[in-house]
Amino acid sequence: MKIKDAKVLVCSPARNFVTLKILTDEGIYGLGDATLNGRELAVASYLSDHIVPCLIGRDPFQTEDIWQYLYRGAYWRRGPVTMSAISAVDMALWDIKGKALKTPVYNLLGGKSRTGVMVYGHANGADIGQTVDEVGKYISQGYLAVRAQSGVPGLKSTYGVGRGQMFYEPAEKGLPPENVWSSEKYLMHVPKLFEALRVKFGDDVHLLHDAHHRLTPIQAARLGKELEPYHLFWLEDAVPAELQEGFRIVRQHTTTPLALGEIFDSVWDANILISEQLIDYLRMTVVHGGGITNLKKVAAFADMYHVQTGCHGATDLSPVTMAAALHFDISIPNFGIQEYMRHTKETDDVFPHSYYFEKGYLHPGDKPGLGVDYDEKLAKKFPYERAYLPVNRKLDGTMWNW
Ligand code: EZ4
Ligand code: CO
Repeated sequence: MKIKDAKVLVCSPARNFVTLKILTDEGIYGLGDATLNGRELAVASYLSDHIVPCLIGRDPFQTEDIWQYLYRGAYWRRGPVTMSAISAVDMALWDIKGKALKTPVYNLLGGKSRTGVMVYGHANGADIGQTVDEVGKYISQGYLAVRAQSGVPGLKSTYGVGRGQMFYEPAEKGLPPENVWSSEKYLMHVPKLFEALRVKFGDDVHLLHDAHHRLTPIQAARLGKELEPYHLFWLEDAVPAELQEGFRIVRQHTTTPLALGEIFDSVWDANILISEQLIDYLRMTVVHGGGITNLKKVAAFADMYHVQTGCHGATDLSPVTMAAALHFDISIPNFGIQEYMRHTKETDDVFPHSYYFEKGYLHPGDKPGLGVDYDEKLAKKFPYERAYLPVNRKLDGTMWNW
């Protein structure tokens, strides 16, 4: 089998997605997701201008060699644009391999290690009362784990609370919206949210929270400590993680489990975090972490240090990534949990898929390959529209992390 052609498809069914479709001389094609929120066209160009010409004529079964060719061979390594493009190629090749061998991709990764993939949903509200109600809705739909975010008194907007409930999507059309931030107000508020949630729902439901890179290490240490009575499943992205050593401070002070890495694209973003056991869950995912080929290796490394996976799965990762993540999740030994924000109906219609939700778990389905398709005709009805993630300023106007 040979790669005959590859198309880079950009569409916007409720939000922007970049999809790579690799076609072979035997009529089998594979799909990969290349979406990088707010920077979609940079990846599309990297693929069509620089990668696709190098793929033609290659054997699509050579997932390892093609990965090495695109990563090691390119001289310029790493970075989210490069790695999203490589990830898309890798996903599409695994899809082709599964279809050619007539088996779901998880069977090529070691087979099923569990019966389903536990997922968590996103509950958010303008205040504690609303967030409690939203968590209740997820629990009544069968979710076993819920991420809870609430508006902070005195701040007009904050991360995780936005337009829509079930389909929360932070990117907005036009130029980047500006949020206003106060770590002091936030730190006073969050423990009250989790106290209310435990009072209302008891101890069984897994509760998660995302600080979205807002805190310093010592602030994160305080938050982790104050949240200990509510035994969170995890506290996510408490501090920006370029300085991996900074997490030693957080770790020394709290037993709240820590999750990190939705923006990581290489094992070198997490080598200290993992080998010093500074985190509990790694959030790297298939689309930004170098595809299934790379994530398998990173997960095996993490496993030696008792770190489990918790793949990013927000709405800006297309159903192709969700499917690839599920094949990965169900097969590896050290799976922890999978994020699952439901896509809108428009998105699901463009990307028909075999994965499905049942009683708190996602299942990849048993179609050969990844089990996702792309309706090119329908996608054309949703042309690309520029959209950005928000930026964030402190109360005095200082630029801060979003
Ligand atoms: O802000 O996917 O845990 N989930 C998240 C997401 C991210 C968006 C950014 O593209 O932090 O909501
Ligand atoms: Co996050």
